[in-house]
Amino acid sequence: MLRLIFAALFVAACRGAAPRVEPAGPAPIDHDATAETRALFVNLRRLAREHVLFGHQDDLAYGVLWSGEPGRSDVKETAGSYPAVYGWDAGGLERDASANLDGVAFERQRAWIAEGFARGGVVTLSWHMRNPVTGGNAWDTTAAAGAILPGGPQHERYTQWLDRFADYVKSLRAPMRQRAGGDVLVPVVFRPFHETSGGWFWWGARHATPDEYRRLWRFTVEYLRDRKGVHNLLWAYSTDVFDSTAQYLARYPGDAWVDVLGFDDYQSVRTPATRAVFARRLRDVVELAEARGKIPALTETGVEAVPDSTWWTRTLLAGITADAVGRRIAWALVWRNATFGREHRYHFFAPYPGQVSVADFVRFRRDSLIFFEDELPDLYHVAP
Ligand code: BMA
Repeated sequence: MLRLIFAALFVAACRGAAPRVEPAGPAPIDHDATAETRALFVNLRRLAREHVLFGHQDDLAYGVLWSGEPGRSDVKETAGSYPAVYGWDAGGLERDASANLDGVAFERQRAWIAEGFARGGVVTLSWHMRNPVTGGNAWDTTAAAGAILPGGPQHERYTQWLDRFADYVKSLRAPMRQRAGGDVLVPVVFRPFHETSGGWFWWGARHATPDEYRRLWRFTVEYLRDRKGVHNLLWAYSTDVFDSTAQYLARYPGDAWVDVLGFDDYQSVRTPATRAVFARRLRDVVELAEARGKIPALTETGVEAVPDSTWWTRTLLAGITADAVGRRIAWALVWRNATFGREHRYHFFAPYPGQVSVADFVRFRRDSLIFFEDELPDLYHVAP
């Protein structure tokens, strides 16, 4: 028997170089994803079982009553650490604008993305894309999805928009935390056509059919990945709140097209009164994602102006931990701390120094489940 084993080993050794070792288990939908993008996928899946990363939209760009001041962050100034996840928006790239729809200059956004990544954080990008038929904003619900699919009258315009997006994403480079060597492409969790179960965007329910939505999604993946050679993206599908898994999956593009299953919740997350519904939604998304080898996430959340001083622990954290499965989301990202202008006076979702929920935000940050940036392991390298 032993001789047989030795013989087999000898034959195997004679066959030449050892075969390339592929990582076991689920991988990103882009087989040519950069090493760091693949590592991010593997590590977020793993980490989600133990921790929830805290994220904030536009964190480094501005906060309540300040804008564009190097090093600043309302989250850091209240919790003591930058957020673990940085959300940004690409809205405006499509028309070659120098700033996005919320006034964030793309040039500076590129630098902030590099800064957060270099500290070990996660970068996610949404895209409030303008209506490609009318040129109106993302909330112009004139039917457009059909027109930009291959063969449609606005198809070329759409591919031009994707070309601009591809250029931007390929320009996102930075050194890695605590690692020698040059810059790498920053992995980005890309979340286009978000809140698709809602009816307020042109790609949402009632304005694009499920079939149009899926075709648009798949075309966009193929175009960016296979035609433009963009390989630093993880693809995040997200709905708004949903009442059943059937509703959640109604527009889902398919397992071959999605890396992250997320949803945005500004509704059942508001008060403890709806905790059971919130926990149920988290559980559904975790179960759907885990069954597919994907990453579950609460891709947007928050309560505008955080008027409840204990919202962070008694509502958000209590809701996340209410269910042993539902707590396995990879991250929860709160929306932006808009600043200036009458309409945005109370449009903030993270605290700032002096705000009523600061003490509770610190308690939330100290909970062992929740990770801010200074608690992150290396997400861009796969531990053996
Ligand atoms: C919305 C609001 C808007 C903003 C948009 C895109 O929720 O914050 O003011 O323009 O997101 O960031």
